[in-house]
Amino acid sequence: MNNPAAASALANAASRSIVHVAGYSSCGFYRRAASVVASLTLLFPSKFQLVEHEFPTREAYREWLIRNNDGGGGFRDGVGRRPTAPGNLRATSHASSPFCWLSSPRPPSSASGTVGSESPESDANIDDVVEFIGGCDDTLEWCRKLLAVQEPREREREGGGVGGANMVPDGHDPSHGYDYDLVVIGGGSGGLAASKEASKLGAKVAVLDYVKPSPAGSVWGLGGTCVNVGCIPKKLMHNAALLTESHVHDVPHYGIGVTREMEAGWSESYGSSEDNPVPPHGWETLRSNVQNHIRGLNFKYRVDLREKEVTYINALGSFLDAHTLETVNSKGVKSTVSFSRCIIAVGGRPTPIDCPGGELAISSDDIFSLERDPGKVLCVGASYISLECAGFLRGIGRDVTVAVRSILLRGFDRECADMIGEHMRGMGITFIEGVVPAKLERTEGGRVGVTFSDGSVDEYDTVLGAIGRTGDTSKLGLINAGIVPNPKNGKIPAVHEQTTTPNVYVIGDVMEGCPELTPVAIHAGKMLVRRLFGGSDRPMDYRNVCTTVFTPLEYGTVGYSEDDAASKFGKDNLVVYHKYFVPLEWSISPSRSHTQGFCKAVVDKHTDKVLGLHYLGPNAGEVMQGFGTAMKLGCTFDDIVETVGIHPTTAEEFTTLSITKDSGENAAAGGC
Ligand code: FAD
Ligand code: NA7
Repeated sequence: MNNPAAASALANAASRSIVHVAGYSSCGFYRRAASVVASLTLLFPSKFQLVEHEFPTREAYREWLIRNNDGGGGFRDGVGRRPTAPGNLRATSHASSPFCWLSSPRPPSSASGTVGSESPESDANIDDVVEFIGGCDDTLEWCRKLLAVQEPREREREGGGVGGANMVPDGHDPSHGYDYDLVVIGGGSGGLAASKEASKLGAKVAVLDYVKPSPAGSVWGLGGTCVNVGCIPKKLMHNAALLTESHVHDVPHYGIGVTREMEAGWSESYGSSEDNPVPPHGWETLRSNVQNHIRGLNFKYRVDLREKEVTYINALGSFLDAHTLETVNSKGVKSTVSFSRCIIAVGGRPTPIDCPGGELAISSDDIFSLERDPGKVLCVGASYISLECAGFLRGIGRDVTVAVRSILLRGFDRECADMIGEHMRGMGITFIEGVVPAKLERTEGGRVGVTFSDGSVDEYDTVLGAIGRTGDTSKLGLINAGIVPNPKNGKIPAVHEQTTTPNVYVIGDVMEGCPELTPVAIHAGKMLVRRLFGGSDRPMDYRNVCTTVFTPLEYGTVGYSEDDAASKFGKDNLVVYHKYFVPLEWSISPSRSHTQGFCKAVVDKHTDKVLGLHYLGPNAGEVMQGFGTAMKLGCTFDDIVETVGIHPTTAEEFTTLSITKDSGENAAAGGC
């Protein structure tokens, strides 16, 4: 063919699907199905062509569909007999309008891809029928699936995913007379993300943020827990500990600070931690640099709100009713603000230690801005926050004890939690098992005397309580909005972030069942707002959220722990692959050699689907992030080991897993 345009038109035509929609002219369902398919042909003219078969009356339509005189049955019977698709048999019982099917491609007869047949029967050729689609609903669903085929949600569905978010109508009417379309209470991770996204989608938005001082008197700026008293200062202080650790273990073995004279007198023991003790550490330098960085972030958040046209109200909010908040600013000035919709994003606060003298303990709200050196520290609690704080404080050379009520890192993989504990003990952290503080009192020297539940006593410069967090709802007047929080933890129950009062929503740490993680609050906030103001129906998927515990031996994880997978699916239905390895960057530092990296994959024996991944070693967060995506896509173990690794890294250890726990083989890694 000489004409390339014509050749391409024919090639396109040959690859087009022809969608036939038959019905009678006054039928609304026929019209709807035809117009949706017409939109599809407009969007994808090279892929779809619509052929309409419009009958003047219902009777004429049914005559053609059900009682066609030539051949005994109507058109539907012919379609039902076509062996081209398993669902065609359904056609024989279809009696309503429309009747929709796919036929084999033909050259297009109109540029738009939409064709009205000359007579309703023309082009309705049984021999061309490929697949019966169904009636109006089936056709709309068919179109939806086609459009969503590349969407992650569709992939989630294939893996038994979350589906669409069914929310109760909340009465929002764009012409409401309230002050704002949306008021967000809480300018933390979730609240800031939600308010900026809503403004971007055209909503009139205000965000309230007010920090109540901690019992020890600490206050901070805009941005919530993560930025001021959570992830950010924690990670910086963790980094201080990692740098110190590197100084002690690695630096001399890399030749840093080693002169020729020193090399001449090199001895076997040179570079051991005794020869290279923890260098002096200036708490005030670290504290003030971290706090300055945070103040910079507080400022940026304020500017960002202004630029995104979100009104920032620096006041404490409480509900007067389901559409009105009372606000009180730092000077005690009261005001009210009304809204069509509200998102509660007030986060949580540390649960105080409940024993005589408990007020002498500080919490994570205070430690990062503590104006005196923390000195000798007792960390109470054995989860995430307590162990992370214990880790960085020991890492920068402080004397640290952890009071463990039961087990370390409840809810995480037991084997990994135990290895973290072993590593922390190896760093010189003291663990007192099976105790809680029974009494705290101020000693004459100004320290805190602690009597433990087993009767033992000791003195500390700082007692840090990290025994969980409680939803910050006690002063929120929730009852005025018809909402009842869980009295045990102050958290608000919700379905798809919608509370029992339909126009009031909740996101982040304060939502019952929400993983207490910054990216979860941010993601949930954005997705909710897109549903409220952006026409989306995509729900937040709280499954398989990857995370990292920044203990000295970092722990990255996604999916089920081995123990949880065993109780959910049965131990016999799992295969567990595991491997111990020495991270290359630690391999020339003899005093580190006892510290092994570790990775583990928990796999469904029958489907090969990965149920959980666990990693102990350097840069755990960086290692785990990409595996989070793989898990979201429902990866199999084969997918992981078929992935070509990046060498030399610790992340590639996952791609070389081959030894199962059951085999009893040595799981220590060899060379490259
Ligand atoms: P928040 O960030 O807590 O924000 C709530 C805001 O609402 C606050 O500013 C509060 O002052 C304000 N507020 C409360 N009541 C009112 C009211 N009535 N009126 C006006 N304002 C109000 N997550 C991670 O992902 N990675 C980590 O490494 C990590 N480390 C952490 C370390 C520590 C020590 C802590 C404590 C937490 C850590 N987290 C981490 C958790 C993370 O900080 C939280 O999940 C996240 O901040 C929750 O965001 P949010 O929007 O729900 O609430
Ligand atoms: P968690 O994860 O709720 O853990 C609380 C820890 O404190 C856990 O080890 C508990 O032991 C212990 N605990 C609870 N109550 C007490 C009392 N009364 N006395 C002593 N020890 C106690 O809280 P975190 O503060 O670590 O972290 C909360 C979230 O914030 C976390 O998910 C991060 O993402 C951010 P138990 O195992 O129950 O015996």
